[in-house]
Amino acid sequence: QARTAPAGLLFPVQNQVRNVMDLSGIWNFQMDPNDEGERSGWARSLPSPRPIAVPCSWNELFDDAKNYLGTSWYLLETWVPQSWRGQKIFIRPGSANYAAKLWINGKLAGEHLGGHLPFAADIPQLLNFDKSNTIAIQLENKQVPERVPSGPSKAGGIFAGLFGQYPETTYDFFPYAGLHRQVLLFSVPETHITDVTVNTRITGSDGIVNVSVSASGNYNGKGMIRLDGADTSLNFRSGTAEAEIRVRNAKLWRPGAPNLYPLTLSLVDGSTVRDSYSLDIGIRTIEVRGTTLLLNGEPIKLTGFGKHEDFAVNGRGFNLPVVIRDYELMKWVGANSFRTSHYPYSEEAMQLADKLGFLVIDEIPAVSLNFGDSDEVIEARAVQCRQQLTELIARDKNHPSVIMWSVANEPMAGNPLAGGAPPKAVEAGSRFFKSMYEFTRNLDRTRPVTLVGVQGGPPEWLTIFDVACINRYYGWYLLGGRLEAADQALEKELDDLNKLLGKPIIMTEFGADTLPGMHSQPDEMWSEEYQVEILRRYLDIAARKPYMAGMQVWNFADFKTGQGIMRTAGMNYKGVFTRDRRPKMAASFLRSRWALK
Ligand code: BDP
Repeated sequence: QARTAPAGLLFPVQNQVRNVMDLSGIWNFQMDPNDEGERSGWARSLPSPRPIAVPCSWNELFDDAKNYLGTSWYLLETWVPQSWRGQKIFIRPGSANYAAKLWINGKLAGEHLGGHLPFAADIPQLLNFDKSNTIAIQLENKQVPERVPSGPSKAGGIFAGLFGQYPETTYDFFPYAGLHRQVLLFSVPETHITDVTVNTRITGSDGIVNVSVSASGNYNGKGMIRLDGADTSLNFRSGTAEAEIRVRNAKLWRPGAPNLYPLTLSLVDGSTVRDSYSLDIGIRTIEVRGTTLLLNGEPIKLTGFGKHEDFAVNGRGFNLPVVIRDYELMKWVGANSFRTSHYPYSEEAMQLADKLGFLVIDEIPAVSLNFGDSDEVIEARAVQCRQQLTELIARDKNHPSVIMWSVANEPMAGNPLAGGAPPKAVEAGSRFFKSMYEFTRNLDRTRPVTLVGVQGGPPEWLTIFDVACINRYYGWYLLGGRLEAADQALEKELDDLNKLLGKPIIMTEFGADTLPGMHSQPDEMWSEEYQVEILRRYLDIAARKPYMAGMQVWNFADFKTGQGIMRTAGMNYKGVFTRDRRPKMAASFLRSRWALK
């Protein structure tokens, strides 16, 4: 039967007692449109495989796989070092989108739902050490209503029913499928650290670092924390230990000064190190006071973008050079933040946000949930949301860069463009979000929780959360071409919302599709001038509203979508940069506002 180990959510590290082996490279691949592979033993060998890159989306690699979201198989033959024998060994796909099943030497070793968070299976008893091993991962990304993100359902939505995008999705990005991040094999000692939670506070000029650690097998024994050159001892009782450490004259973490402290934990037995784990931590606080967001007790306004993990040929596959280039360009523009729209990003992206000083709104893939659907479907999605929130917070809780959890993007009660929100759907959404809010707060009391609201969506949902994020398209989907009227409508709505909510509001999306090189005087929709103008007007309005805690442009770069009449050439052109990261006029404009001001 399936065994999926939660322990694998700690990012695997290589050190004197732990090992990591990256299985990136050429794997064998075969599509299985008739779902015959499992019966026919494809977990041991594929009848007619072709080579594929891991990590990568399959859709951009093979012509016959472009719109294919059904079952596919990935196989790899690999050796495991004999020196790992006697250790706990896990296999850990970082992102297998969406439903994955994993076999080791023909034996089922794990299963997972959810395409953007790691899972780990405990596999030593299935491995050979004297010959090679067959690793098989079966994967599909069928668009199913009960999943998160959901496939097209009864209630429809903007992108599914109305504009009929192909492949059919409820959301506005290409439903890339594949092993999108590295598959790691890693080993840890039999008795090992299974989890670490670091929380920080500030008193005067000192930082207080609270560390709680879990260890396997109800470990009772000694441990050690090394932080800022000092050792603190830990006493484990039934697998847990806690310590509070004061860092004098702490160098706080913030954008512009992303100070990190290396922290090393170990389980010790006399002078023997039984296990050891290291991570970088940042000392900072984040809180909401009235309509203000406070970082280290000081008001902070977010500047930046909604993004996507998207690039030519790779699709949604992990691409470290692009991740680093994007940070460079965001710095150049003067952005201090981004949202992981519309799913958790790679672990490397989060580590780099810590190192480079970006504030992150960290989002699960709950995009376009529709509460016009049946109670059963809504409950099935709630299960998926809770699982993804649990995994996300377990994975990302120690990143100083992460300042907020976003439980959903643009949930809807029926179709917002069709007008009217059926009260039953609004109530179903209110119940759902109250419970998601509580659920998230129970997992992490140190960060605000938010919801990203759709234009025309029920404002009562925003009242449930600590911070209100909103996406607005006055001047584009509404009042296109009429920027004066768009200004007035926006300004009025913002003031009304502020009266209703009395909490920080972040505009997490605003912008206009813009064809690079298309110019017009006077400005006209789709031109680079129009994009600059719309951004200028939104920024000017927000600057006059003290309750606006941030402005994130949609989108950082042009990105791939399905095909349809709403999306020119299967692309969303709201990027400030093109898909290959060339600046449109809007990039220099934003730079003049944010970096050079
Ligand atoms: C919002 C969505 C986003 C879309 C964007 C757009 O949150 O995913 O890409 O608007 O239409 O509906 O460009």
